[in-house]
Amino acid sequence: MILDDSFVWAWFVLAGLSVLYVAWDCFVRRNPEATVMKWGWILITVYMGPVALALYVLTDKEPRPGEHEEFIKPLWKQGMGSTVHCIAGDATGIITAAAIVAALGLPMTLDLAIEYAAGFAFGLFIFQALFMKNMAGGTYWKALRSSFIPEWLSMNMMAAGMFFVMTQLMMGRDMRAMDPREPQFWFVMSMGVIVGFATAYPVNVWLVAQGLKHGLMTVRPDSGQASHVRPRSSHHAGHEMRALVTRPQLTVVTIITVLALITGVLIPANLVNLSLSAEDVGGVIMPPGMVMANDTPGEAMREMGAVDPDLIGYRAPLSVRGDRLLRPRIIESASGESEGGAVSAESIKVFRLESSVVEWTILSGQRVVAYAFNRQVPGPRISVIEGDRIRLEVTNKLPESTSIHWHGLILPNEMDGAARITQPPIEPGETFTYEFVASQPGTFFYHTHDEPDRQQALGLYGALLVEPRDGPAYDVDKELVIQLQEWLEREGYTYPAMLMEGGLPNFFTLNGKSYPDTPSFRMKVGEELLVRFIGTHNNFIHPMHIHGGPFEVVETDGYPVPRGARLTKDTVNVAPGERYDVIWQARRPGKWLLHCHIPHHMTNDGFEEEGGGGLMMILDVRE
Ligand SMILES: [Cu+2]
Repeated sequence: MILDDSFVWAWFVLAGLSVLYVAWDCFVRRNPEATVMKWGWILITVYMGPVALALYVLTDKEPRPGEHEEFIKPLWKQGMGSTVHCIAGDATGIITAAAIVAALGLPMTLDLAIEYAAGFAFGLFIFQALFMKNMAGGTYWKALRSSFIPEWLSMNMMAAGMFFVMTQLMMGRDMRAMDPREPQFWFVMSMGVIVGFATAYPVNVWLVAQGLKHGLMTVRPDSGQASHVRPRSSHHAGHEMRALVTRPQLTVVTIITVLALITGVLIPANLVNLSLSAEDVGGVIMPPGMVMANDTPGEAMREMGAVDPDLIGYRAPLSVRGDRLLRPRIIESASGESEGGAVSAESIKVFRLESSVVEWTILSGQRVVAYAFNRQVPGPRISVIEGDRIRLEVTNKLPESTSIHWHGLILPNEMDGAARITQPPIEPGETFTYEFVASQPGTFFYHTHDEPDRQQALGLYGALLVEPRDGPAYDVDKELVIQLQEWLEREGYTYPAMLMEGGLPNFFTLNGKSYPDTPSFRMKVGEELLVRFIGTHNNFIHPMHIHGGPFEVVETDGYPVPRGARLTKDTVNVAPGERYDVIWQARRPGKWLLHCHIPHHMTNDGFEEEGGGGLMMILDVRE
């Protein structure tokens, strides 16, 4: 992407080298040019880098001693000099204003208005009238009057090009460019100045040709004389310029520049939301292809935007697994007086959960930036016994508020974890304690219930298994928990996968890993396996299929299916939030696949390796 850090910094280095060269050539090698133009070129090179350097060499750098006078004569070079002069002032005003108003958090529309005024004012009052007053009649007032119209026309054309680029690059995709603290801001300004320079150039050529603006000139330090070239004008009256233009001509050109400016602002106003400020979008990076309209609110953009990789607190290599059993601390607590008047002690299982930003490796060489419970995806497995009183202390180390919902459990409403409905969300840095009795045996799970479209899609979920009080419900040899997830990762940025334009996932994980890095599961012929499918994912229905023979669906959503109603199937549709417990028998030796039957979900970013990818694992059955 054009706003990638490496690209941006490479540009800054090139621009820095270009500035050094131009400054050296102007002041050390002493290009025979007026001091104000030397500063103009240096400023332009700060903004336009190597582009300005090329223009300088082609139009104004004296090729060989004594040749400057002849070299700069062509009208196209004169027009270039006039544009440099105009843009140096305007761009300085615009960029200074942009940095200040962005820091103030004003909406983009107001930004543009203030930037236009500042650019025009700086260009006119400082760069034209003040620095050029000797050439325009000798007094500041006279210079101001004669340069007002030419400066205004040039400014309109410059702003038309620059504002279009700024709004497109700032609001279009990478909102870091709205924040002056980010290098992307300065890079976008540079790109805007380059385009503004190009759109302002034709009108500057015209203005010079009509005798309304100065072009380039030769100033020899030894003679102190300025010989200045005015193409198409044979009248030399000292430094005075004489306009050749008629009033109708000037009117037409003025109208053209105003229309250009309006177009340059109206087109972006239809494409992006110009009412947003840098604060509204806070450096958000949007997924490529995401549809954004001129009424997309900043809140929606923040929700769909990438996780800032700078917030990563822990990097998990491929070998680190999720769904690791979480051991509780057991405390004895006096539960008050019982009916008989005696004080009985009740034990509480205390679990600690902490949500934070981690880098999670889903596949060899493929990382995502995830929101994780206890630095793992899926979050740690909570396994308790029916009737246990459990306390869950949840600390939020995310950059945004969160909560946890205990999916499927019957519990007090205030423990249900629905943020903003049954509890205030847990703010960053805060801890909230949930406590309830796990009264139903079965397969459950927990997940964030504060902006789950973003947070659950980024990894905030985990298995919650409640074993029956009287021991395991099924006489099986082995057990396997399967948690599904969809991811969207592009160019090093992880976005919450969403079932909408630009938000579709390109990676899929089974227990936090993609095939071929999902671990194989070892079994012996004849063994029975209880598979607990958990719909921890957000977007699709995954038809989960096991090769090598059917399975029996024994529980759905944590509740046993009566014997007579049990289905024997080989594929079961696991929708978001659902659980299916199935018993599969290892009938024959070999490598039997367990996978989602939507083949795209068996790929990694569209690729297949070692026979597939994504939602796929091997049940390795031996004699
Ligand atoms: Cu699928």
